[in-house]
Amino acid sequence: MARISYRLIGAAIAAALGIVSLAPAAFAQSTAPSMPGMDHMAMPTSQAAMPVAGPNQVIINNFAFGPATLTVKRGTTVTWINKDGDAHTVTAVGAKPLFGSNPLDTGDSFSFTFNEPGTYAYFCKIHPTMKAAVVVQ
Ligand SMILES: [Cu+2]
Repeated sequence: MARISYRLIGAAIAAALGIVSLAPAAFAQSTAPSMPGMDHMAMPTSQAAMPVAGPNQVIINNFAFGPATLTVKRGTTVTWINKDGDAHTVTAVGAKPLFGSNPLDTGDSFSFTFNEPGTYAYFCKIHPTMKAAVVVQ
């Protein structure tokens, strides 16, 4: 059984390689000019559109917090999730920050419970241009 299937796979690979080498012009036409450009344009768009923040969630993606302004009721626990390939922090603005995460690697999350109404600006210590806010009602 196993020997036969390996032989079949080997034959299939040989056949595929044969087809490629027999028809280089056709492959070059169909793949080379269009594929890299399409991949480059399609990948970031779909990745950017994929992560959707749930209720009381902020998604970190493409060096941005989303939503940039999250409005919640007092007593709400907000969770930030880093979907980016780079590490980011969630750090409250101010001399004595009310909250602050360690650097969050890809897939890491951080939570904080907001008990007092107000507007809480925060940023990423690693990339200080990344700014957002939580509004607590
Ligand atoms: Cu960052």
